[in-house]
Amino acid sequence: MDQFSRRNFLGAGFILGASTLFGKEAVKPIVTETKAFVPPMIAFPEKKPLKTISDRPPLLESSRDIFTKAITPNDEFFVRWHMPDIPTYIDLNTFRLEVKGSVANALSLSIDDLKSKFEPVEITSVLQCGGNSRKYFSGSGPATHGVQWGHGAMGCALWKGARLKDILNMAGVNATAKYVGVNGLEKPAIDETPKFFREMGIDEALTDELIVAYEMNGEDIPYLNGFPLKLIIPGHFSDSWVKMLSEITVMDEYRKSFFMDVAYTVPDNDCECVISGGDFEYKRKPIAQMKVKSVIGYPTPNSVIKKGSRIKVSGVAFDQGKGIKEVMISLDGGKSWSATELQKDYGKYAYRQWTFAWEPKIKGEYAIMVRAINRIGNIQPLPGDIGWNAGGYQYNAVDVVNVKIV
Ligand SMILES: Nc1nc2c(c(=O)[nH]1)N[C@H]1C(S)=C(S)[C@@H](COP(=O)(O)O)O[C@H]1N2
Ligand SMILES: [Mo]
Repeated sequence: MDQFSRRNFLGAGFILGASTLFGKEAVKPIVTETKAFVPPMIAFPEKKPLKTISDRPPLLESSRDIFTKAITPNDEFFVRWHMPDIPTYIDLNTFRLEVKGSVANALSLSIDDLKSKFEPVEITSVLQCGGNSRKYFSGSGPATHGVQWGHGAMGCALWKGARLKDILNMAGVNATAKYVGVNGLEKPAIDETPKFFREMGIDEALTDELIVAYEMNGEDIPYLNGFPLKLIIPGHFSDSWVKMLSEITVMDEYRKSFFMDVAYTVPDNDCECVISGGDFEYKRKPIAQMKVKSVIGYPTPNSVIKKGSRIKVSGVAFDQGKGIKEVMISLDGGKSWSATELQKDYGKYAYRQWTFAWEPKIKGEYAIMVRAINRIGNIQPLPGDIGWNAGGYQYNAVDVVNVKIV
């Protein structure tokens, strides 16, 4: 049953219930319980079947077992779009990246120009939606609004492209420039919907690490992940990693926009969370740097494992680019912790894979937990300690997977 007809059923149940209340004939309710929405697995173009939360716009989530890999394959990489009207064909003969606004020379660059006129650079970096893991906020506050993602709205890839800085320097940024705005090719379904527009300070735009990428893991970027160009902002939540990037606008003034000033914001205080009894009309700030996080890829929740098996518990950890120092594991629900083995280092913005050899000897239920700490001492909070925010952003509490040993 799809969500819509389930809602109708619920409505019918409510009306019948009410008529009983008002003393009319007793009718048995049609629905006595509803099941949680389980996203179907659907294969979109260039993708393996992924958890499909919505198909228009496409919202596709990777499965948890993806976190046994340090690099996320393109065909299993999650997808998130805001607008339903995504172009279904892009002709590279006519596609141009426009660089305009407060610059000496506006540019109109083809993909060939980007590949031949600028030094190619590569970086391995995690791309994580600010709302990733949002569903795990349930229990720590009122319901959060937005897509109820599990952990699968993130991935890690090798990106190749031209530095944004080099492109801006070729255009010649005016001395008065303060901001850089970016947007892609897709359009809202109705004109009243705000365009997906993101902006950043000129200093951030001119740092070395931001890349206008034309390749993902050695291939063209998949269509749904933003072919032909995607802005890469390592260490930063992906909400500003504009895909199908078509316009870069250098601006002297900040342009107010829904996606910068309302969506993707958290309370502007130390905990970046809503303080109980605090001011409801709190000041907000856009989410920016990612927070230290680790997730378990194997085993997956509710796995049944034979006593005496030798298994390799594994997963990934990352942070905002300071580097992972240690990932600790608990097999007894947080009473005792042991160190995991960190695997190959793909760079400070990449996933750091960790593994732990385990031979469970006693039957029973186990809660596996992992907790990462980075090189500047940022550590993941326990699930009961995470600060809540209404948008459900930046969830990074310790991951917990329950398994059964038989
Ligand atoms: N053009 C465009 N770029 C966009 C978005 C969008 O809706 N349109 N969504 C952003 C958000 S919120 C996320 S989480 C990432 C998702 O990137 P992916 O679909 O490649 O995984 O794209 C970002 N860039
Ligand atoms: Mo996002």
